[in-house]
Amino acid sequence: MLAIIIVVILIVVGVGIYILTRPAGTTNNGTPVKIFDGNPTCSQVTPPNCGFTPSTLNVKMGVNNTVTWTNNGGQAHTVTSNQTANGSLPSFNSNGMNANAQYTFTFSQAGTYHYYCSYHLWMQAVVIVSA
Ligand SMILES: [Cu+2]
Repeated sequence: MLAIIIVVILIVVGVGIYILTRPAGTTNNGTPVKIFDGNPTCSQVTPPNCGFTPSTLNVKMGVNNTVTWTNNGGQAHTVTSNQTANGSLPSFNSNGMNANAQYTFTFSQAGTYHYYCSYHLWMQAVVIVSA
């Protein structure tokens, strides 16, 4: 009986230590957009072998208006708003994202947000934020 109690205590302590010491989660929980490329290439072929998936994302204010981009490619990319197209809508810019890096942005205003990769200008996509 004592052995069983000791084993149970060891299990509880072990699980507790695991929970307290495990690495913090690296996954952000925004609406996901994947960045892909032809690792190692990102060529302006037709269609481009690099870009954003989905290329058009529809989200709703107060529901899923936080978006997390994940670089699933092998090259560095950026998520950069196209203010020429977006006018006075809020701007955003991830700056360089290496492979597996994530960038999260919360849209605070409804609108159609065009964005691109500043390293590969043919990588273009849109987030449509509805009120
Ligand atoms: Cu890029």
